[in-house]
Amino acid sequence: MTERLQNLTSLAPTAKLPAYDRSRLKSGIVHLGPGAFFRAHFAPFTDAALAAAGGDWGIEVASLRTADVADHLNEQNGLYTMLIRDTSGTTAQVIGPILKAHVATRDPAGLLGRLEDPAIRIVSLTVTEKAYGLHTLTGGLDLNHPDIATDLIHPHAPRGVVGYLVEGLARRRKKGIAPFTPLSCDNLPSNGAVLKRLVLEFASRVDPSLHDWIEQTVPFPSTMVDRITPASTDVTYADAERLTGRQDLAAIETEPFTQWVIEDHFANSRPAWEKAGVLMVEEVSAYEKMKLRMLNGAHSLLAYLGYIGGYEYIRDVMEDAGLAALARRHMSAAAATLDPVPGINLEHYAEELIARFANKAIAHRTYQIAMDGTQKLPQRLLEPATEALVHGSKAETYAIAVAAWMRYALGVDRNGKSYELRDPRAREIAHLLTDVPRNGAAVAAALFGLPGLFPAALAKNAAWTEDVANKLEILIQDNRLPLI
Ligand code: CS2
Repeated sequence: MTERLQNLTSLAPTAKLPAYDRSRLKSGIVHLGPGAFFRAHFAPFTDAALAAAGGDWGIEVASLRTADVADHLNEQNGLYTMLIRDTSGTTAQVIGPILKAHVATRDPAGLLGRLEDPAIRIVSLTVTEKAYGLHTLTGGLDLNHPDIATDLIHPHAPRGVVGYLVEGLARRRKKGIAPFTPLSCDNLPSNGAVLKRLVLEFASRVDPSLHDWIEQTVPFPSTMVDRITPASTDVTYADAERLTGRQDLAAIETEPFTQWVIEDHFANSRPAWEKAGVLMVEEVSAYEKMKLRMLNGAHSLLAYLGYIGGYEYIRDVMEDAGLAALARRHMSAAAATLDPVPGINLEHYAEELIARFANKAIAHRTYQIAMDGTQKLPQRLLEPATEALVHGSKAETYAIAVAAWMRYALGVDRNGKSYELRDPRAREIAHLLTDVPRNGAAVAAALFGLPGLFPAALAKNAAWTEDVANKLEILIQDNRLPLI
């Protein structure tokens, strides 16, 4: 059997190695959520910054739920392979900044101990939208979110993201240690500001003086993150092994494109990410809105239509000329809701997105992107749709996307086979739809009534909801919209 990736000695020459001395690294960052996206984005950017500028910024990662990735990383001394794929081939790069991995559920006290270590200056997050406990309509804390509800009862023994951050900051304050900078890297608009509001609301319920200290001393920079990263498969592991000569159970694969924009507001120091091509700015919101509305909005549209239409991967959807043209139309509609974005031509940006979606070397499942629709729709589709309607647009591509999500939410494919919705509100959706006749008007009316999802400006717009219901009716009949 092939030896496991555990050090950098005698790897195959096809593997690119960290261009710095790993033994000099010290833990400066705790990262929550070491999923594939973090391993394809944050960690490689930090790796590149170390190579370009030196420094000793090492990362400890912590998984708040499942143990597999953390275990594999520890078995590999934090090393893993990043495969970059495009039609000209696949390259392999071993990524070096991870020093250690924790599993919060196994040792919550251990993780809290790391959060109060003065050496930790940044606590970053890629935990997905649903982990925040954000109430999408109010923008505040969702007191019914399981982690938030439990952590408010036991704030000193947290299990969720906000609970850990607040307890970590509380301990530092008590010991007179400077705060760390929480750095959200999830696909939420103004992710830093959102996180700040949630942390402050949570803290004010636990200890009002803690709320004031956090408000005055802790910066919450927002970020825009971008890199298309499909879930790893057996092909990923096999290719990593072929190109490095080592077995690697933490390998990931991704596209060549990568982008990170960060607000440069940190409590103390940070890695020299700008040396690795990260754009450090004063204000990130214009970039973030562009990416969420143009990339992620079009992605969700294609994922729902593609999945119910029988396409497994986004690249397959893009081979359907009608759907590719629809994606382009939606990107233009999304661009029309944006203010100018510094240094970016939105036409070119859209062209580049189309090419990225069509990358034949990236096997990105429509089913993967379709996941967690109730958490993704608001910022990707519902907010821009609301703005578009106010400005007199018919918001038709948004109606198509919402109808496709509703068709998908029925949980049964065109052959009558059922699939799992994989959404934190899946049970609620199934319950809501139980006795609803399977026609466009009835299903749309039921789903528009899902509490807290659709803003009133959409749910009460008769012309737009009727458009959605009509499109949904067509999708229920035959899973395809004519003439798109
Ligand atoms: C995708 C994103 O799964 C999804 O919802 O839209 O993960 C997308 O691939 C990334 O945001 C690209 O940066």
